[in-house]
Amino acid sequence: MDQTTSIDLEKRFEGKIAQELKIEPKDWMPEEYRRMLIRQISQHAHSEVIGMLPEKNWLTRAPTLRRKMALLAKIQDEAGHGLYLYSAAETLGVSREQLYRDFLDGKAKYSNIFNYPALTWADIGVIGWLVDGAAIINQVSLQRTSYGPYARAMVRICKEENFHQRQGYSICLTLARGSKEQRQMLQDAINRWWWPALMMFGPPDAESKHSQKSMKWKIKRASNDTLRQKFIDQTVPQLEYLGMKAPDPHLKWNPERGHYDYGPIDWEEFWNVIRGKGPCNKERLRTKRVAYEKGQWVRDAAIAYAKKYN
Ligand code: BYC
Repeated sequence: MDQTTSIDLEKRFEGKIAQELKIEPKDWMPEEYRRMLIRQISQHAHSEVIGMLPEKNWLTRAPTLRRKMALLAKIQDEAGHGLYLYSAAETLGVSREQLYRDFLDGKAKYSNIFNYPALTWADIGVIGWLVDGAAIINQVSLQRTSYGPYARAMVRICKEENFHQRQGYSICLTLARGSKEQRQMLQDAINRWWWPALMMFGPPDAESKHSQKSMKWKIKRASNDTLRQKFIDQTVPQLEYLGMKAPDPHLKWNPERGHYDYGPIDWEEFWNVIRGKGPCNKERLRTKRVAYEKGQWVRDAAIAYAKKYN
């Protein structure tokens, strides 16, 4: 390809981005744009599928049939989100097998949040409320991401995440209106999940190595700190309605900024967790590897069936 053509292609690509048009799989795109998308979409997909594990532990111990059905449906939705996202990543020319292999080998990242244990039933409420709540804030902005298949996957995922957050908040409300022990259990879960949930938005803007490029190409539509602040501003009134407290003595409404101020986040903990040293990293990956091996016969059977009848 001569120099002029490649400049034209780049101009056309930049023009589409400027006009808020979607980039589609067959469109020309810079190699770095493609790589950034594969990285982000696959990390997102891995997060969805590993996100099933902390909640799975509580399926057999859900306090009522209604709660159990809702939790089962939520976990099933997360698997579906993983599938939409792996499909979106595949449109960029990478195979699902390769992505999944990198995940199981511990080469790919997934969200920090899923490396913490779910110790009580209150954790299930708090995961739905805070973790899905944080995910929604991030994903609503990603509905406007510049890559078409990712943006369309986000629209559907956000609709389902809203139910997830409500089921979580509903559990929290029940506990908040319950006995002293139930309120304590809820407060304890909030204390443990609050800071990791704030970390989900990624490192502070000044330390976010991908943000500048990602925002220029409209892969990300809002910065890590902007979304984190939005989440805090939205969540504090919900916390107050529950009659609970955040484990942050600095959390305070700032009328001048029109936002809540919050205390320092322990970024050392964040980097440790995403580098594999969180409380559950090893266990989570081990569980996924075993499930993958045990599921081999299902994949073999599906392929044999497809070969015979397609
Ligand atoms: N956890 O330059 P930065 C869900 C990594 S919700 C782990 O700011 P970027 C669910 C980052 O990958 C969760 N790693 O990166 C909810 C990079 O490392 P690499 C999933 C993180 O991409 C409920 C380095 O730190 N949601 O699935 O511009 C139930 C520097 O960061 C994290 C998504 O994935 C983190 N929290 O911004 C079930 C949303 N944050 O790649 C499931 C899509 C940063 O250079 N992703 N890192 O080795 C995004 O919006 C962006 O990728 C992020 C990070 C805001 C997360």
